[in-house]
Amino acid sequence: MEKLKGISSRFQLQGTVESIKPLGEGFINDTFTIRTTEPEMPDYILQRKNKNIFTNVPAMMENIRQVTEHLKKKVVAAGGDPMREALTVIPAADGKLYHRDESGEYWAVCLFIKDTVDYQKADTPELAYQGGKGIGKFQSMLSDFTEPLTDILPGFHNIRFRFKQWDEVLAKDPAGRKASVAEEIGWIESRREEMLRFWELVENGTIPTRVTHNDTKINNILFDKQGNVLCVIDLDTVLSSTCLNDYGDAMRSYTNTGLEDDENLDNVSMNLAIFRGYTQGYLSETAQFLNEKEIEYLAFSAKYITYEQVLRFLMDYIDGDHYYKVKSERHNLTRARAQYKLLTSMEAQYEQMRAIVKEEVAKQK
Ligand code: ADP
Ligand code: GN1
Ligand code: MG
Repeated sequence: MEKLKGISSRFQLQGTVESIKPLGEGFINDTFTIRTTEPEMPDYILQRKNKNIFTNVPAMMENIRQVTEHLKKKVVAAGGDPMREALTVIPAADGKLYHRDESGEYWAVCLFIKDTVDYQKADTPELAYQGGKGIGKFQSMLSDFTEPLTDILPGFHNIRFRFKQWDEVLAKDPAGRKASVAEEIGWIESRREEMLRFWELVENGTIPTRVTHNDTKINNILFDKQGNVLCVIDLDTVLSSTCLNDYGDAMRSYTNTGLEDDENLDNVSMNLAIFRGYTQGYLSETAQFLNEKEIEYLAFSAKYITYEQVLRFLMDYIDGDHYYKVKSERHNLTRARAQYKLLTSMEAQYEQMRAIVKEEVAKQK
């Protein structure tokens, strides 16, 4: 607490810091809430950014600053509240957007948005609809953002890059775990060509690159108490990427009837009603600007990102758990198996997913 108080004193906070408490279950960063004593003063979110993953925190924070400033202008133009409908980065005393402590760790602060609700799961199609609308609106507000962002996570949702990492980890087998997951490795290899064929459409520009969020789990959206989307948060991964990656990642998270790391695979499947709800909300904001190929590949993108996530969890397991925080030795393997179960459920329902996208697109015309 004393150390955290010392760190918070490096930022331009208003009010007296009363408490600093850990928050959330992120796999990458450490997040804390800073409460201030005076009720009229704001509270804050303090985060230690994972410098092994985000190797250029200053550039990441500069990306976030540019994007949030753009979003705020859009919110103001629409008559909304820029302090609640977009994140506000709080600079350090020296004006930088981060503080680097004596041990070389990077810290950043943003305004805590009060009176919000967040969800770990999308339990109803109505909630999924709101989430889809939220990400759709986020993409739409950024569709005229033209400043180049620094690519702080090269190859993040690029499956060709992921295969390169995968091949290297498998060749090294650093934790001696490869032989025990031969079946799981087969899941990845048997779909390699299918995934690369899709990625070629991004490489040849048929599917365009836009400014997108890249981590669209439902807990990265704050809702108001009436159930409407208020603000998209967790902007570390805002990058030039494809809209499909946002849509696909949301479908991976929203439609899962089980947990991302469910031990009981019977719990895990894809819920088509949730898929429809999110798709409807998403298209209500994006049907106007997405091109035909993006629309054609929406359903595929759910499989693509779920597949990528199986690969990333399994690769981290084989690598000896260096990327994701784990709660046990087999945690990454459990995650990979649960995500694979979800992938097979999507594959089994793929024709229905495609039909739903078609129906919902037709409704927008
Ligand atoms: P992580 O990288 O660990 O996922 P997030 O930025 O998503 O970190 O924050 C974790 C949780 O903290 C969110 O799911 C949300 O509940 C809460 N949170 C984050 N930022 C804010 C904010 N600005 N205002 C209110 N709550 C927030
Ligand atoms: C990580 O930090 P968090 O939990 O929002 C990861 C995502 C994965 C996700 C899996 C920078 O997100 O890409 O999809 O875990 N973020 C990064 O739940 O790798
Ligand atoms: Mg998050």
